[in-house]
Amino acid sequence: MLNDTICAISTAVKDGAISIVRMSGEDAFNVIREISDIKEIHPNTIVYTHVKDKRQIIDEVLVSFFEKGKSYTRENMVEINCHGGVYVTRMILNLLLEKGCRLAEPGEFTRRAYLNGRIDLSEADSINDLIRAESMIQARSAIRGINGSVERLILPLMEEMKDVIAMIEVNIDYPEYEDEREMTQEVIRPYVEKWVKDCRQMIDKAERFRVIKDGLNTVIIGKPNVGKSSLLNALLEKDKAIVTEIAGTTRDLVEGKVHLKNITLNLIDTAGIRNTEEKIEKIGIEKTMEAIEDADLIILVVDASNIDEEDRRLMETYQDRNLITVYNKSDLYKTGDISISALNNDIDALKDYLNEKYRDDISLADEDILNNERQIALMKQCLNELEELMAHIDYESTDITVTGLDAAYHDLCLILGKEYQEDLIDHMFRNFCLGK
Ligand SMILES: Nc1nc2c(ncn2[C@@H]2O[C@H](COP(=O)(O)OP(=O)(O)OP(=O)(O)O)[C@@H](O)[C@H]2O)c(=O)[nH]1
Ligand SMILES: [Mg+2]
Repeated sequence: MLNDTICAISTAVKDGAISIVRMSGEDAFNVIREISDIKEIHPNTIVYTHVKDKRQIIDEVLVSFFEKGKSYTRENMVEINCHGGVYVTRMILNLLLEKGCRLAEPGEFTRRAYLNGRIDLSEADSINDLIRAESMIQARSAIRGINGSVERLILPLMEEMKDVIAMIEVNIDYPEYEDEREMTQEVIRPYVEKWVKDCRQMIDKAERFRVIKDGLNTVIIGKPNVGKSSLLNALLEKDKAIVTEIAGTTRDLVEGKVHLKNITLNLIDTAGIRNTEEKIEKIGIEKTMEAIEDADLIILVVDASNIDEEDRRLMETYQDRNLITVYNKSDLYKTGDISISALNNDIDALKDYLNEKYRDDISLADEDILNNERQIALMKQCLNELEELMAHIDYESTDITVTGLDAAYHDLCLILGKEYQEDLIDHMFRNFCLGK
C-alpha cells in the first residue's frame, strides 16, 4: 500500500546525542501538527518545537520538512531530530503510530523512492551497499552506484539493442514500409557479436572487482607447526586460533576477516597437512582440502629454518592455483621472497606483497561497474541469451532472433528495474513515425 503514511526510527536505537524519527506519506504534515506546536508548514525548512502527548512535553526537537516531489521518497516527509535516549525516541515513534502512521518495513523508505521513480533499482542496491560498507573500497563503489554508475554503464548497450529490436519489429510489422533499412541476419550478426563482447567484459570486470570488494577467500595451509595459526593471529591482530608447539594443534577451520590497504582477506586457518592415523586430525585435514577447493588465494606457510620434501610437494601441487609461499620464522632463518616472523608480528613483507599484487584492481572502484550479485546474475543471463542467439543466428528467421534479443534486453531492464514493455514501446514511437 503506497498511500499510507509510514514511520520509523532511522538512527541506531541506542544511547546517543540525537536520534532521527522519520515519516513519509500523505499524512506526515498533519501528524506533526497534531503532536507539536507547529501550525504552518513551510517545506524545506527546519523548525524548533516540542513534541507533546496531549499537553505533556515529551522532547525538545528540530523538525525538517521535505515537500512531495523533492524528498527522498518523493512523498511529503518529516524528520524529527530528537534527543538520543532510547526511551524518548521510542515514545515519539509510539506517538506517531497512535496518530495512524504505520511502522515502516525494512527498506521501505527506499522502496518508495524506487516506486516513485526517484532512484532505479541499481541505485537502491547501492544505498544498501553503502550502509553495509566495511571498507573504503566498498564505500567508494557504493557511492558511485548511488550516483547512477550502473545506468551509465549499461545504457549505451541498451540503446543499441533497442534500436536494432525496433528496426526488426518495423521490418516484420510493416513490410511495405520501404524507407526502413532491411534487417537481415547479416546486418544483425555483427551487432550481436559486439554485445556478447560487451557483456563478457562487464561480467569479467565485475567479478574481479567483487573479489576486491567482498574479500578474497584465502586459505592458510602448510605442514603442522610451521606457524599457520600464528600468522592468522598476526593478521587479525588478536589471538583467535590456539597456538602451541605441538604438531597438529589446529583441527577445525578457524575464520577471520582482515582489511588490508588494497584488499580484504576472508581468512581460513586450517589443520596442518600430514599423513596421520589420528581420527580427529584426519577429519581436520579433509576439511583443509575442501577449503582449498573453494579458495581464491592459497597462502602456503613453510618454516624457513626447516624446509623439506613435503613443503616442496605442497608448492608443486598448488602451483597452478593462485598460490603464494610465505617463509615463516625469519627470526630463526631468513630466506625466500616473502620472509616473515608470525611469532613477532613481523608480517609486513606479506602485507606489502598483497597490497602490491592487488594495487591495479583497486582502480576498478573508480570505474562504472556492476555492483552486486543480482546485477551480475542478470548480466550473465543476458549474455546466455545472446550466445544462444549467436549459435543459431544463421539458420533462424528474424522472428526468432527478435524474440531472443527481447529476452536479452529484458534482463538489462531488470538490472535497472525499469518497465520493459513501456520502455521499448516508448522508443519505437519516438524513433519511427508510423502513424503517417
Ligand atoms: N621462532 C618462531 N616460532 C614461531 C613463529 N611462528 C610460529 N612459531 C611457533 O611455532 C609453533 C607452531 O605454531 P602454530 O601457529 O601453532 O603452527 P600451526 O602451523 O598452526 O600448527 P598446526 O596447527 O599444528 O598445524 C608455536 O610454538 C609457535 O610459537 C616464528 O615466526 N618464529
Ligand atoms: Mg594451527
